[in-house]
Amino acid sequence: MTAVAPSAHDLYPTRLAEAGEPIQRTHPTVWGSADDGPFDPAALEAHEERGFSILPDFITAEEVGKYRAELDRLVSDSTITGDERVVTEKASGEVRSIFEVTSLSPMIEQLARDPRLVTRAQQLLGSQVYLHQTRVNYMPGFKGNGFYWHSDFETWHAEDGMPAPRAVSCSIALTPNYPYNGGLMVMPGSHKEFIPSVGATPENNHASSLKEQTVGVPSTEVITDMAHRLGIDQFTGPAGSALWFDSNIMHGSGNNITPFPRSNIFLVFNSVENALTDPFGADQPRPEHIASRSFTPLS
Ligand code: 6CS
Ligand code: FE
Repeated sequence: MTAVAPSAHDLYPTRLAEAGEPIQRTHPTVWGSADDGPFDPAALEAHEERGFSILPDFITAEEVGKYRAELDRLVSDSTITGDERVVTEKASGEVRSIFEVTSLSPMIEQLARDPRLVTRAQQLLGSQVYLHQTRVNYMPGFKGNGFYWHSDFETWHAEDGMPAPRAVSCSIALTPNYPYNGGLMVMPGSHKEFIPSVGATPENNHASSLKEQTVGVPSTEVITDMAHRLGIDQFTGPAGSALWFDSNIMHGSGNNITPFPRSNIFLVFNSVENALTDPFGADQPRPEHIASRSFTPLS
């Protein structure tokens, strides 16, 4: 497609013909208050400032065992080989992610509705919430591949039509996250700046972007400047920890050449007041299994 011209109604123009200046975020990160849920005032303030929160012991050791067995079951289920929900590694062909995993696993469907998750998502987003995207990620030892620096919201805005950064992701670790096995790196505070990307979205971009994202990522100059200003933190911790992070935070991961695999359950909650529209920077919206268009609130 031709590059998108910035539109007057679009607060977060991206996939542009030429580089644009970073845009200061006008929307809040935390929309609710301490009275609305389990995060206390200090936790909410920290989340607003840094753009992420780490909750150790978010699920029990017993649950970790149960979900790990479920991930093993899913990855060895031959009936879903070749299914569009299954994303494989470019080089090895191994399963990398399974999208819309709630449709394949009643156990994970139930987890997504668990009050421990829903009440926190509702509190952060200050409204009822629904599931925008769900998936499980497998990062095998030795040959796990990371993701280059990106903001999720940049893609969700451009390709899915998410109007504002009023979504939050919860990543639940099912294996230990060490500093050396491909753990997620985040730039604290980066969620307050929207970095417009350069270049039009190719047709069917999602066919490759979920293996390796090359479109919608910031320039190395921008990454350099942000990293020097904000620093880089890493999500480490035992299995059972949860990372809650804002949709617009700059994050990425390295490859995993250690023998220690890394897997997680990844659930994205969006505010029902931020339902998807037409994409802001692509000709066609991505399929439903990547970006849900059923906006029914979780109760
Ligand atoms: O496409 C998505 O929805 C997610 N995946 C990638 C590689 N980047 C944006 C977002 O995190
Ligand atoms: Fe991401």
